[in-house]
Amino acid sequence: MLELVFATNNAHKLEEVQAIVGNAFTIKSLNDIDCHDDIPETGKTFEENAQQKTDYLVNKYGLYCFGDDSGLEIDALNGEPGVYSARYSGSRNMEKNIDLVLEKLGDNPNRKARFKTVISLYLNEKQHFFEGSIEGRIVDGRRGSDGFGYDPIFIPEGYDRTFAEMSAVEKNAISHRAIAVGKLADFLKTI
Ligand code: ITT
Repeated sequence: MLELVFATNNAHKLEEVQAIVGNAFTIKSLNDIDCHDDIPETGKTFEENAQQKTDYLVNKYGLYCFGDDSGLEIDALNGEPGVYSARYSGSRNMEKNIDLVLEKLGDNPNRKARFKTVISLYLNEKQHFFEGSIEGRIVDGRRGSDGFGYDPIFIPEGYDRTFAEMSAVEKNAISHRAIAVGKLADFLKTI
């Protein structure tokens, strides 16, 4: 069975990805390979950050691996928080990150936003990228308690509930990560 390291320790993401890929592949986390390094994420784009993660693992361990970078782009904030989504307020505190987004948006009527994911895969000495995005809008206040990150303030287009008001199954069927991972999974099936 093909073993791939997913360059993350985010348990939510690991679960989402394993659910989409199924058990055709064994996916290991950074913890599973005893990597406790703070892998640099200094790029200006999701692509650069995703590739930084796989480059790091390839250089240090010589492993086949994939890494993703995702985030929320809000039109009225010129694409912010974007690559700074995890630490928009200066820390990983999601209460503060969401507060900052809502404060900066204020009562701006343009609520258009999207979640994006880019996956970098390094396999058989080749580099591949897979992308997924989902359009939606930012609501005035938090709604729901499922999911993670900015889920409580994001309503995907065509829905009237936030990601945090959806079950994991429902979110996984349409999310940016699901789209990108679906492309990764389709590609892996051709290997
Ligand atoms: P790793 O880098 O350890 O994988 P991370 O939490 O930093 O985990 P990302 O870089 O992929 O994850 O995403 C950056 C931030 O974007 C993340 O911390 C969330 O705040 C937000 N985000 C990404 N995907 C999301 C989703 O599906 N729902 C809500 N917020 C999301």
